[in-house]
Amino acid sequence: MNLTSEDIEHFDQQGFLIVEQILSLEQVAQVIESMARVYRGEFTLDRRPQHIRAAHKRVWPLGLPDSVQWFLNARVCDGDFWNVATSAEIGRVAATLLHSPSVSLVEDQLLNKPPQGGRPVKVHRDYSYWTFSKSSEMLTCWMSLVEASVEMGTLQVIPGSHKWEYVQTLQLNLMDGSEQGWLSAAEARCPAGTSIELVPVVVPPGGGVFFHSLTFHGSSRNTSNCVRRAISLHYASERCRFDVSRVADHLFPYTFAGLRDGGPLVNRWMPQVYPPRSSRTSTIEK
Ligand SMILES: O=C(O)CCC(=O)C(=O)O
Repeated sequence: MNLTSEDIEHFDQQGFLIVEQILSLEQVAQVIESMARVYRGEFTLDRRPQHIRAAHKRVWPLGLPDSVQWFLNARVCDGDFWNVATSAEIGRVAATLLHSPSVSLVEDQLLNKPPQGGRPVKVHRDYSYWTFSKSSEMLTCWMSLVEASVEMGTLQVIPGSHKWEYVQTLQLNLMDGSEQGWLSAAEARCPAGTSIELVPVVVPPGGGVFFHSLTFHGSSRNTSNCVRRAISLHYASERCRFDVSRVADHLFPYTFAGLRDGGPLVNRWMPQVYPPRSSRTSTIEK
C-alpha cells in the first residue's frame, strides 16, 4: 500500500481514506476461516491472563441475535488473529496518516452482520470509547471481507466530521438497531449550515477504509442474503498518553496492565506494531 501526498491530504481534510486492497484475497480467506473458529470459541493461542481465562471460559460476542456480532479484542485470544492485527504494513499506513513515527494497536473487532435485515449500527465516533487516551490522534482501519455494498450494510463515513465539535458522550445503544435516530449523534454536532453527507465504503473483499477517531461513521441494515463480514483494527499515535482515570468501567481492564498514567499506550496487549519492535528499541517518551 503506497500512499500519495493526495491520499494523506484527503485523510487530513476529510477524515477518511478508502483503499481498494488492504488484505490480499489469500489473507481474506484465512481471516474468514479464523473468524469462524473464534466465533465458535476455539482459539489457537490465548494470551489472556490465566485468571481471566478461568473466569471467562466462553467468550461471547456482544450484540443481539440480528445485530452485528461484535467480538472485541480477538487478537488477545487467538494467535492467527494476532498475526493479522499486528501487521506492520497496515500499521505503517496508520502511522503515515496519523503523522506519527510509530503506532500501537489498542483494540480490534470482528464484525459479522447477519443477512436478511441485520440491524444498523448507529453513527458514532470511536474516540468516545477510547478516552483512556488523552489524545484523539487515533484511527480505525475497517476492512471488508466480502464485496461490500450499501445493500449489505457496509460502513458509511461522514466527510469532514472529524473537525466538528467534540463533546464526550458514550452511546451505549449502538446496535439496538432501528433506523430511527441512526444519525442523531452526528446531527447534534453538525455545524449550522452544513448538511450531512454519507460516503459508503464500496470495496472488493480485502478493501476498506482508514478513518480518524473523531470521524462519524455507522452502517445501515444488511438487506442482502449474505453475511456482511468485516474486521477493524484501532491504532494510537505515539503522542497518545494513558489516562488511568478513564478505565474503571472498561470491559477489558487487564489489557491496560503495566501502563503508567501519562505514559505511552504500549504494552504486551497493545503492542507497537509499526515500526516493528525488533527494528526500533524503545518508544520515545515525551
Ligand atoms: O462494521 C460496522 O458496521 C461498524 C464498525 C464500527 O463502528 C467500527 O469499526 O468502529
